[in-house]
This record gives sequence, C-alpha cells and structure tokens, in this order.
Amino acid sequence: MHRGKARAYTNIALIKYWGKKNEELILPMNNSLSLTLDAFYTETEVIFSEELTEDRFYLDEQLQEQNATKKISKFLDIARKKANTDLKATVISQNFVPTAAGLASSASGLAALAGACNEALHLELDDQALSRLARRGSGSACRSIFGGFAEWEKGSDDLSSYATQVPSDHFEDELAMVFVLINDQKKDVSSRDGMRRTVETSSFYQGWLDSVETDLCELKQAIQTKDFQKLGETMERNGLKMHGTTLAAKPPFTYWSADSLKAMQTVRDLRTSGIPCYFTMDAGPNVKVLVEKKNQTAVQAAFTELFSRQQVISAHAGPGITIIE
Ligand code: 2P0
Repeated sequence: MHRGKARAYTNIALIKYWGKKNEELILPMNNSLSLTLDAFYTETEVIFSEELTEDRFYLDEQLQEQNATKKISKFLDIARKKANTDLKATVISQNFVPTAAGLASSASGLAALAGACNEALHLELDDQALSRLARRGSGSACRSIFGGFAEWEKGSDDLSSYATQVPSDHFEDELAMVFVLINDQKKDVSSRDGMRRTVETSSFYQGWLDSVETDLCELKQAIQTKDFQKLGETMERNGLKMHGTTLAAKPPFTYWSADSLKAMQTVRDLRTSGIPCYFTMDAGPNVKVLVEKKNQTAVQAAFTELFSRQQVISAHAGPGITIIE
C-alpha cells in the first residue's frame, strides 16, 4: 500500500489563462499570473493498493460517479506511468470552502492530488516538476504549487510549461481579496468548454492574444514597484478583456449575471469615493475584489450592504502546497 496526502490552496489569476494550444497536454496560449489565497483549499489523500480493481474518488465524503472519477483516473494514469505501476487508487478529497458554494476549485483540487501522488508513489518531483504534473490535471493547478504570486510560463511542450514563484518582497502581505459570491442558478459553461469555444470561434480572441503580454509585463512591474493602483488597473483591464472574448464566440455567452454587474459598479463607486479597489472574474458570476488590507473593512462593509453576509468572504495571500503526514 502506498499513501500520500497534501493540501493546496486555490489561486485567482490577475492575468488570466484563457485558451489552450494543446488540449491533451494542457499547454496554454498565453502566460498567466496569479495570487494564491489562504481562505479556500483542498486536502487530498491518495492510497494506491493491490486490493483495488478500479479507482475510487470520494469528494467531501461522497463517492463520485463515473464522469468525475474518469478525470481523476486520467490524471492518476499520468502519475502511474511516471512510477511504472498499474496499482489502482482510492482518492479522498475534501474542499474547505466557506458554505455558500460556487467556489469549488479545480486549481486547489488537482494541485493537492498531484502533491499526494508525488508522496504516495515516491516520485520525488521538485516544485517545477510537480507544477508540470499538476498542469496535466488542470491548467490553473500548476500555479497552486506556489504561495503568493505565481507565473505560469506557457512554454512550448510538456517540459517547458510550468509555474514559478514571482519575487515580490512580501508585497502580497499588504493585499486582501474580497469575494462576492453570486449564485444565479444559471447553467454554467465550464471553463474548459468556454475557452475552447472562444479560441475556435471568437473574432475577439486575436485581440486578447495581441495584448496579454503587455498586460503581464505591466502587472509584473506593478509587483516589483509595489504599485497597488497599477496592479489593480492592469488586473481589472485584463479580466474584462478575457470576458469580452466570450461575447463574440459562436454561440456567444457570458459568465456575468445582473448581480455581477451590480458588484462591478460598487467597485467603481468605491473608487470614486476614494477607496482604491479593483475587480476580476473567472468562469462564473462571482466577483473578486482586490484591495489593500488597510481598506479591506470599508470594501467588506460596502458589499454587505448590498449582499448577504455569507456572500462576502475575505482572503489574504496564502501558502504553497504542503504535505500532510
Ligand atoms: C485562470 N480560469 O487563469 C482562468 C481564468 C478561468 C478563467 O484557469 O481546462 O479549470 O482544467 O485547464 O484550469 C479555469 O480553468 O481549466 C481557469 P483546465 P481550469 O484562472
């Protein structure tokens, strides 16, 4: 029996990963840069055993159906190949996400699974190799190997596509991210389907590709010079651009709901009233607001006036992956 357990925290991209150039290897079209957060994480244990005839996947104590298990098995196959074994596994995963849902993250989930496999199968992967392995499960997971700011270098093949930590002289310790959780019952377009449709059909996609490197460069400068306004403005612009591409897809779609727009306007109003804060969104209606810690309470207060207390959750910069004994 071979056992390993790891905890990984979720990350939010300030410069988005949007589009793949290789679906099988999960190689992205562009570099992305994220902030790992302390409020949401996944703990995953994996046990490879001779007694099993198929993989089993428990998420939050529920045995998962074939479809969810298939994605996990596909990832386990990659790890098994590295270890030269065909042992089947039980995967026990728990998401630590505050009650109001909509935040279960493949980034923390697949990063934790990669870390657990590294332990269980004695793969002895360093952070770079572990990031590459996590990437094969879910692109954004490669960034959750690291705490603080992480940049995913797009690379050109399996070996050259991985994340690294971005030096920041503790700038991230000055920051907070306020999550506005918006549940609108709308049937989601998964990020995987959404980015595929956009790459294949959106006439705006080229505009994304043409400008994302400039955004990335500016954002990295903002980190280096600890320039919060520049960090926020660049993040907000890049996020809006990503969401813009979906409007020109065929068929068009959007992740925004009426409440998302309300939250975005609140951020603009806060800025007008002298509180610098900036928003970004991912493949869903939730709005994430970047703010300096010194203004976190004011931002929280503005949102709890418009939304319920459970819908407003704050996070700070979080650590990289950890092994749990
Ligand atoms: C990101 N997103 O950079 C972007 C922004 C969503 C919007 O990474 O297909 O779950 O497993 O590689 O990593 C979500 O996509 O997609 C994502 P796959 P993943 O955070």
